[in-house]
Formats: sequence, structure tokens, C-alpha cells
Amino acid sequence: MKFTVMTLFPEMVDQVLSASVIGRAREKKLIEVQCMNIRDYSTDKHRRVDDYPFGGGGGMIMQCQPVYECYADLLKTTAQKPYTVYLSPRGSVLTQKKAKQLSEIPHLALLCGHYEGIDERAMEQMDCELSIGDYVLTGGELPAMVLIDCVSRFIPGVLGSSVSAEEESFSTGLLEYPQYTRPADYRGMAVPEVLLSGNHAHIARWRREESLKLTWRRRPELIAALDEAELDKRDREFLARLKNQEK
Ligand code: 4G1
Repeated sequence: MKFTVMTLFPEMVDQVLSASVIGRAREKKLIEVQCMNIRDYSTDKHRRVDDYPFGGGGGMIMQCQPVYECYADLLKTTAQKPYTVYLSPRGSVLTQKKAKQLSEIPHLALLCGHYEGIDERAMEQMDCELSIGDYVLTGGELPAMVLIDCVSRFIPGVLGSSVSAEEESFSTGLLEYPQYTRPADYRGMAVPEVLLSGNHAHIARWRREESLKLTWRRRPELIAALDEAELDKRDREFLARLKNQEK
């Protein structure tokens, strides 16, 4: 899978995505990350890419022309048109489900905004707008990197052989149960007895109930969103008891 990032900070994106799991996935050619510098397409003698907003108001706007020509240049080098995503606080929020869908697309081109945003006309070439959440940022680079990290985990081989992106928390729709590793006792803080018992049925039940309890307490809206089929009789009884206790 290939990602092209159109940005004013190509070095920043390239550096961050050279580390850790994503860096190794790139080395193994499981994913390709190409960064294009929008500033290279400026026709201004000072290489400016921003200008004042028509109609007045504070701040600066990223010009249409450098963005447009950066994308046009990308199209020249690709046989298949990439699916284009503008990272923007106006977009629908990226979810694990959306990330999985995006991982089926062979080439994603991501556009990162700066200043107060991009000239609306540059957005007309975008296939979709996605946001990573409701807060104010200085640029679209971190959101683009969040998207690449999240989507890449669905590409076979990117994660270690023993883990799969689908086994995790969000595919069960619940938060993760608490995890422990050695030692069994650290400064008097003991690991829950059941995890040392070797009884796999008890361990599975304990983990399930811890997941249900954490989700109920911290993200009750996730419990409400669960499909009927995702809870068995024991889960329902456990949740009913929780709800009674905490009322
Ligand atoms: C109005 C947050 C503006 C921000 C309302 C999540 C935020 C891109 C994202 C902003 C950005 C809110 C994102 C804001 C983002 C142009 C350059 C837009 C940076 C910019 C809630 C600044 N997910 N923000 N405006 O942050 O790009 O993708």
C-alpha cells in the first residue's frame, strides 16, 4: 500500500514515520510513504504559499495554486488515480472501521492543511475529508500520521505475527482488560491471582468481565452501541449486576 503526503513539512512526516513499527514496515516494503513538499510548487519569489483571506478576517489561508499543482504533479507519476483525503476538522471522525476500509485502497494521497486552512477550491479534487477529533491543531501533519499509523496496522505483516489488528479492543467493541507481566509481585503490588492459576476458562471470564466493567464505567456509550449478538447471557447478567450496584 502506498501513501503520498502533501505537506509543508515533508521532513517531519518522513522522520516520524521512519521510527518503530511503521519504519520497519517501510523497510520491508509492506507500505510506501512518499512526501511531497507543497512549497516546491510555489511560484512566488519568496516561496510563499499563504495569502490573506478574501473578505478580511484574521489569519492566513493556504493558496489554491501550489496545492493544485502539487496534486497535478502526483497524478503525472501514477497510472491509477489515488484516493485523496483532506485531513480537516470539518471531516467525519476517523474510526477503526473507516481505517480498515481505507486499508483496502492501494494508494492514498493525504493533504495536510496549515494556517487557518486551505482555499476551498483546492479541496474540490479531494475524495473525502477526515478528522482525527475535535480540538485545535497547528497543521494536518499529525492527523495524516495518525491515519497512516492506524491504517497500516491492517496491512498483513506490519504487526508482529502473534498480534492481529482485528483481535483488539475495538473489534470486540470493548476496552482492553488490564494486563500484567513479570514479576508476579512488584513492591507488594500483586498480580490478580486468577492470572497465575493456569485455568484458561477462568482467565477468559475474568478478562471479559474486566473489559465489560471498564467499558461500562469509562465509555458507557460503547456498551450502548454493541450489537445484540456481541453479548452472551453471562455478559448481560454481569452488566445488569454492575448497573444495579452502581445506581
Ligand atoms: C476549527 C483537528 C478549527 C484539527 C475547529 C483535527 C479545529 C485535521 C485536523 C480547528 C485539524 C476545530 C484534525 C483547527 C487541522 C488547518 C490547519 C486546519 C490546521 C487546522 C475543532 C487548524 N484532523 N486543523 N484548525 O484545528 O487540520 O485532521
